[in-house]
Amino acid sequence: MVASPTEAGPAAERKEPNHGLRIFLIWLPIAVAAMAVIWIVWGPHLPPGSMSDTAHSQQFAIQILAFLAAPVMAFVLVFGAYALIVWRHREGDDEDGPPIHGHTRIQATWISVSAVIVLFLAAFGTYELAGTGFAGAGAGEGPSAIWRPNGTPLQIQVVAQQWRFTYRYPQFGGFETTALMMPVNQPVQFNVTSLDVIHSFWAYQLGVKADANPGVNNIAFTTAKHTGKFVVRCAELCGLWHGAMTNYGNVVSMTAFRAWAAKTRVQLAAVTATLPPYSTTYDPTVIPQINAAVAKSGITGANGYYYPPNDPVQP
Ligand SMILES: [Cu+2]
Repeated sequence: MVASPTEAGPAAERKEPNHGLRIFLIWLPIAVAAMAVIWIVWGPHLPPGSMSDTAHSQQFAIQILAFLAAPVMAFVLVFGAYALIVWRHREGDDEDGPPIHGHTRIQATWISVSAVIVLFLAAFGTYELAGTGFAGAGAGEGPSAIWRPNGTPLQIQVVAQQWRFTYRYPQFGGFETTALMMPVNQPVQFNVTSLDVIHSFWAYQLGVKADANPGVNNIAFTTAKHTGKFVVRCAELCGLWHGAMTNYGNVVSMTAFRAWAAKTRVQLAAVTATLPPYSTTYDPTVIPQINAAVAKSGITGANGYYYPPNDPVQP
């Protein structure tokens, strides 16, 4: 039975408290605390760290998103808990609550808060992608990059094949090694390509992830800010040993990098001579011929799969 206004039931007598204000007052300290913890405690440890400018910009973006999501999440949880406790069905009370539909203030608040959050994120995302020299934030931009860092970048070609990454240095005679070395505080242009199927070059701590497609030069920029090792993984299922397609890169001082490049250039000169000339992409059908030529050159270790075979400069 629905309680009529004339019947002085217990529900009719009770004066409704200001639920909106109560929810707001419970929500406010929880939201502020969550935002403070995310910004101060959690923020500096968010992936992928800050080893490079691109990694740092991604970490900052994730920090902002988590910071903005916290009050929304807190509101959902507080509202849910409040509703379960305060608005649960009580014996003898069959009255329905007031509808939200047509409630101008709730609708206007909902639409404007959502609009502000979404529009801010769109502007923030675009700025982060394009602005302040981040140059695409570490993702592959295709063969003709829209945003480039200032200065002349060091060119490092990433050659993916089943199931290994090799690296060519065109500014140092075009040698190719399995060691990924790069100097600190120097803009680097990765030219990512593949010799067979689709792979993805993912240098986690650098915040770089770029697809490696055969016949495509996919460009990604980064500038390392700290020396040290970083892990490289293939991030595109590429066959049986996809999970084993991993190695480590090294960020070293400019002096150490120059010494390594000069030494490696000499060490690999004989192998480099058998490689196809440096190019932004390679024709996969010539790889067997290259391997045959390498084997014929008398350099031991040709295994028919990778070049250069038996690379003496493993990291
Ligand atoms: Cu792969």
